[in-house]
Amino acid sequence: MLLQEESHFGEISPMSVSRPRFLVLLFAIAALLSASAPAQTAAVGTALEAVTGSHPLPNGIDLQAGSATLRITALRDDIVRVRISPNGTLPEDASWAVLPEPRNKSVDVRPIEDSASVGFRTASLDVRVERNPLRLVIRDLAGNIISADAIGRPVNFQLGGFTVFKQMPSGEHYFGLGDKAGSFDRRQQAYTLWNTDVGPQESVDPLYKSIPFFLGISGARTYGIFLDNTWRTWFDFGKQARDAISFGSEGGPLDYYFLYGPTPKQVVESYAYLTGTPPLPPLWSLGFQQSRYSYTPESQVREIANRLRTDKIPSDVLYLDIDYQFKNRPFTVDPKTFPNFPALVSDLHKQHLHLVTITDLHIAHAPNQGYAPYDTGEAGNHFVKNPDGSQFVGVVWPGPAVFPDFTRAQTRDWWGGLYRQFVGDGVAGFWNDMNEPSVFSGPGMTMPLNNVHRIEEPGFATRTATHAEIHNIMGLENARATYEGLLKLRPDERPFVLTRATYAGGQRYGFTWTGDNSATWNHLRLATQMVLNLGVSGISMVGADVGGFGSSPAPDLLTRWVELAAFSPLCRDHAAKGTLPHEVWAHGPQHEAIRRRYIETRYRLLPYIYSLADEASRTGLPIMRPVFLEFPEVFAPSSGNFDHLDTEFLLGPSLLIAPPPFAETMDDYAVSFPQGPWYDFWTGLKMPAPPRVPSIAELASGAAYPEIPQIHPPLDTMPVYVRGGSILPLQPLIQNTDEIPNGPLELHVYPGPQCSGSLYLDDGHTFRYQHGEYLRQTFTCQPDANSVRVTFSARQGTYVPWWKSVEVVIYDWPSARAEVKLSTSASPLKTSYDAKKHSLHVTLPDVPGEAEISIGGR
Ligand code: MIG
Repeated sequence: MLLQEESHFGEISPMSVSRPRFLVLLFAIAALLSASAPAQTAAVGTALEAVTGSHPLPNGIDLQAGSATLRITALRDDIVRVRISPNGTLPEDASWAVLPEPRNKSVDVRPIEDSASVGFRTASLDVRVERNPLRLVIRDLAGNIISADAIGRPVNFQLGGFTVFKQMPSGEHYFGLGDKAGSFDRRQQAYTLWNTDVGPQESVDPLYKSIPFFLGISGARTYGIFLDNTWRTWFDFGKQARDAISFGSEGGPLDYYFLYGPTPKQVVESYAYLTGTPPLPPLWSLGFQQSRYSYTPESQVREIANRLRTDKIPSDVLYLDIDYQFKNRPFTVDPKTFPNFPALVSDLHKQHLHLVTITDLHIAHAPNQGYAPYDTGEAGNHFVKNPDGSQFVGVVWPGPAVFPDFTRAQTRDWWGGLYRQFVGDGVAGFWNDMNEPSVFSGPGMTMPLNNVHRIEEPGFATRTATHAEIHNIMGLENARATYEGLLKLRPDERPFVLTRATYAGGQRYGFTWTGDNSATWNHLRLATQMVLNLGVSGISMVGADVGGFGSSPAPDLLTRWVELAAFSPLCRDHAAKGTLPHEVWAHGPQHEAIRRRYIETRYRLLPYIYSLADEASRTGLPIMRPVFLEFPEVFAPSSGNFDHLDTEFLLGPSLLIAPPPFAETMDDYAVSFPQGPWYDFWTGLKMPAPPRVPSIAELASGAAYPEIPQIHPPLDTMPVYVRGGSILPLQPLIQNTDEIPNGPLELHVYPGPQCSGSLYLDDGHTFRYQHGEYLRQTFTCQPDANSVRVTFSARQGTYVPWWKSVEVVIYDWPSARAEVKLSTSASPLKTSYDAKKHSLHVTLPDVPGEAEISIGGR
């Protein structure tokens, strides 16, 4: 109580005078009790008041604070791990999220010690623990504080859990934490991480995923904190106390990683270094996907497939939701509605449509009925147990159901094998739903917290664990079991797995979506901020249900949604049972034509999007990016107010998508442009530089607020801009990713500073790229007053591309007049000029080696 009171008044409160004595008392009681209490639990609160001992380590430091132990180590110069235990023993050093390799990395540090503090320095950080009161303060080597424990709010342990408090500087912004709804910037908000099946989302919390990682960004510096704790955790960014961030858990280890940038990209990459990058997805999964709860019977699936093809909606994927199953039992097919399933799959293949089927994580409790998933699971002892050791049975779609214990390696292995038949039938990918886990009959829509899991896993002690500990990783380990199972069954095909629930590190197993949204304008807006925050939380391969899952979208809403989702990593139209049709043709030919054009644009952009997927798989940088990821200066005090950070976004480094922030209203709006120049993607024309918005300081000293141009794009226009200095690879339109594009590879050159681009390509579905069968090439351009030079690096990899020629398109070219030279050939090159777009087109033979074209005579 006293502590809470104090937080409202801050450090200068008279209440705080009585605090130390109160805590000393608590501390003494806790110390007494902890002598007899089992490891990791402090019966009464323990607070870390003062350093009572320390011992340098080659890579960090060990500290004592009364009965508590701290270990602070450097994995890299910019990554520090903090582990704290209320007693003398650090908890088990194991993780579901952090990969073994980075976890075992360390760098040597230089110890520092003086009368006030003790700690160490790495090549980029100064890490000190102030002795009394005990406070961890991390600075850069110039002495700027990056992150510090809050003054007067020591780390405390109580009721088996803990809370950590950090100072919250006034100019800092917070992002991450996965799929949280509500506001984009987490500042002044508080969240709970507990995987929960709940929709519609609006400002509901918690949701399906738990990613206990956030970025703290101020103008010049960014850091990240990852709390590696699978229990129910919480994060508060100045909601309870106006000047403190806090995070904590109701159980499990206090084990967190501090990641220093200084740029947000570096923090996101470091987080991926710890928890993994997404695998390179199959190219078809980046195509347009059509789903519904549920297409049934078989004839309806064929109708949808035919309509996609006859209406020329480029598309690659169709989904079967739960109703294709027999009595909703996972791994079955209803013989009445899908009498010849393998033939359906193969017919869809002939139409170049990949089939994805849902397999929820539960198994129907149907003993001795010839339902192999139950019988083999029971025989293998694979299901989660009640505290008394009996099998836990909960009600979900099949009625009574049991739940595989995915924390056992053998259970995951068994689960993976369940896909054998579907894989044999040619099903291309799988969808793991309900894996929070959602249990209709259970408390809080899940299973009882004292249910028993068995951890049998390399790197972990073999032990039982309560559901309270495992809950948040059920989805992660379910998706992992599916992913790894598919790899075994089809070793040379990249698995496609779509999961609803996950935990930190979930990116390693592929895709996720944002769950049950609704057909409202607000949910369209929400989709952007959710995907962006998931992106900086490591999850690149994600999208929101296009059109909204629940209820039926108005025609304009679905059109706007398709326009936006065309630029999101996962582009899947999906709808709930009982809603009106929401396929792209649902509202007549005019709407369909607009929607088609955006899906076509996505297919034209696939070389760029696929190159971004490759980048994500190597670096962890998301495909769909918040503006601040590329332009952190939007948070600098000098940049004025940068609006629409929650609705504008970047597709990769080059495309800025600027939807109407409130498209359902009649208002005009101003696009916020980061540092340009920018080009209009649709017209090709260079945008006039926007007037500079004065900084707060300038406004304070009387600078006038400029007139900012406003736009009001018609329904058929989603404003998209290209960053000057980009080279975008595009391809001729195809109707599906099996189709070989007919024509040249296009390189669209938008002159500007640091002009460059890159291209990645391979066969799109196997792992041969890991053995050299890929193509990677980078490009640069150097514009000057009357010429542009475009360079091609020598290609890496042995993959032979589909094109025979390359069309280079130079924007901002004033006239048809041009002298073009290719360094590798003397023969003249064909050019043409598009007077409307101010673009010069030059077609060259394919350019596999190093080469340069110079275009002069402007
Ligand atoms: O309780 O499988 O989020 O995408 O269509 C509903 C039926 C279960 C929830 C998923 C949704 C899916 C639906 N599922």
